Amino acid sequence: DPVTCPSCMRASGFTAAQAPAVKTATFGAEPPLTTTGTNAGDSWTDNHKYECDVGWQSFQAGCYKLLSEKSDWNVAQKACQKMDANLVSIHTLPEMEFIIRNIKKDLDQVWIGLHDREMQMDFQWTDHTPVIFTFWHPYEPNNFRNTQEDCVSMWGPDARWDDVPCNTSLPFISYSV
Ligand SMILES: [Ca+2]
Ligand SMILES: [Ca+2]
Repeated sequence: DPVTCPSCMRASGFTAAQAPAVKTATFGAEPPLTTTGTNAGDSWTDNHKYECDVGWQSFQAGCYKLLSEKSDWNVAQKACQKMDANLVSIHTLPEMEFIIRNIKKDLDQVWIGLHDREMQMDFQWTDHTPVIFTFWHPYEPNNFRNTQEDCVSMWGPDARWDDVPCNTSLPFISYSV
């Protein structure tokens, strides 16, 4: 700013006369514009301790990625594991809201990491975290018409959960901590 800078220089000069030498040197070494930029960079780094790889989005301590190539649930989980991740596990409503807004967006239906393949109606996350939160559609899970619905998707605008056959082809969300 051509107006501000000369006044800054005058302020600097005034400070030089009044303040200890060290403080004067620091102030004079950095033009106001550079100082602002450096500070912004530092605080950005401090606020983003959990950095995710390119193409992944961070929320709290995790990294999330939508894979839009439709796969059955097993292939989807294996694809996540190849990236040192799992199908997503979800533990809070804020996390659910983040996923709806930033990951699922307007997709109709996507896989998540919940399944009851080992014992019917005993749902587990692929990353072995405890199931402390669920977001089922009404009347789900239902093993619809006694078909083997052992893998969980989220669908519709509010992305509530539904058990569906594991060989369904869907996009999926990978998650790593
Ligand atoms: Ca089932
Ligand atoms: Ca179902």
